[in-house]
Amino acid sequence: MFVDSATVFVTAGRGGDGRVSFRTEKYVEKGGPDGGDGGKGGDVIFVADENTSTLVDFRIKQELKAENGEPGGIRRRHGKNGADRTVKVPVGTMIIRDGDLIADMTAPGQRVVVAKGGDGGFGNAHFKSSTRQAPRVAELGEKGEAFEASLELKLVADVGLVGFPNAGKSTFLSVVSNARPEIADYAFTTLTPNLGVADIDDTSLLIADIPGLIEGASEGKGLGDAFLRHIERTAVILHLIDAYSDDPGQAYLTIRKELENYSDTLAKLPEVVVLSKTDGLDTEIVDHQKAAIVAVAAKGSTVLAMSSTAKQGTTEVLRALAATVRTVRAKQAETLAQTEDETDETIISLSTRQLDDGWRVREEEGAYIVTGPKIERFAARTDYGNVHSINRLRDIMKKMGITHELLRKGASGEDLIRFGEEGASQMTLEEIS
Ligand SMILES: Nc1nc2c(ncn2[C@@H]2O[C@H](COP(=O)(O)OP(=O)(O)OP(=O)(O)O)[C@@H](O)[C@H]2O)c(=O)[nH]1
Ligand SMILES: [Mg+2]
Repeated sequence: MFVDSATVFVTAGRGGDGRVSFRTEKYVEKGGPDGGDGGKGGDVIFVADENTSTLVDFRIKQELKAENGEPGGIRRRHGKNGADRTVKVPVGTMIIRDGDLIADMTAPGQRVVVAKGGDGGFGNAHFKSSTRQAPRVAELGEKGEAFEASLELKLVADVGLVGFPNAGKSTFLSVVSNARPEIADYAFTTLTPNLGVADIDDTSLLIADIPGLIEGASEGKGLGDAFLRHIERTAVILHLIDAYSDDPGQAYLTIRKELENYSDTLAKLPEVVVLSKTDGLDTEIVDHQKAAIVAVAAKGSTVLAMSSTAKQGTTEVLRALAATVRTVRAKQAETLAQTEDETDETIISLSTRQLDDGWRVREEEGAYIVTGPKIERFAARTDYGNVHSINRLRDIMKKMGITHELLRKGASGEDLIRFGEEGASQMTLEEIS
């Protein structure tokens, strides 16, 4: 079954808690702190896999969860890291979170960490200092990232095959490539996209064959235009027109209109237009039908004729496609290089370190909201049931200058202090100063 969209829930592993423990030895009444760190939570990693062709699996297993890290042990033993969860998706899968594209899996073998596991908490062995000989404090493990993501498959091919049902699209694919799609002399034989690789000279072309289009496809007629998104990322459109058509020019314009109605991207793609099934036809008729297309075809389009079953003209068609693909890809590479140059100039580079240490305090409805990656992480790792852990957060806030800013903004006693926009953790100023 071909499925090209799905919703999943990704949950990275939680970091293991740090441990509070003290060395116990014979004859030593109270040893030093030796609580180990918690293990890191596993990541959720997506991999673009060439042998996967649909998102059908995700209709059933919708929760993609990595393992949690284990807590730290005594004698400084580090907790075991949680195992990553690796998820195979078809090449061309886009991963979307809250409407934003967070990863586009366009290259075979590409790996992307989609949700990061939480760090393990430090055990108390870390917190020994000259003034604090017996620290009863350890950090909690950090939460792993967790969110709902939509997966949208948009095939990545070089050539997209379009035309009326029965135009001979699947037959062409079966003759020039390794693909073995279903072929029959009735409309809508092809119900879901087929992919095939064709070798021509020293290049390979990945060709996507989609279900036939009819007039009104963009309004849902026939199988509709739902499959057109799978050819939006191609470099060239191969438009087939049956040589037995009464009016090949009209046939061409009808399909063009559906492409233009669908999207600007499709409308702008270069095309190779080919009169198909020319075997058994006189040269004059072939020329006449071809001329009818040339008369109306978009400027710059290549118009050819071929017979897939007799393998006449198919090599020329592949060559024309390969040449167009080469030009388009070269242009794309050029624009990419250009935009990269431009971004180099305009982005003021802030080191990660600076970004990490930044924080802000603002007042909102009587509460004070403290935001910033570093302080939010510390707050999330604080065990609010443990006075030692709270003391540590207090020390960090003082050191970072946040407490000073809170007082300056007029915070006092019972005022609520929240950490992070979501405000998962909150305390009163009294409790942390
Ligand atoms: N004589 C001849 N018949 C062909 C040629 N190419 C395709 N056909 C026939 O045309 C019919 C339709 O071919 P398909 O390849 O299934 O057409 P399609 O465009 O994929 O059709 P849909 O999947 O329905 O959109 C079949 O009966 C083929 O055998 C050709 O080059 N010459
Ligand atoms: Mg077909």
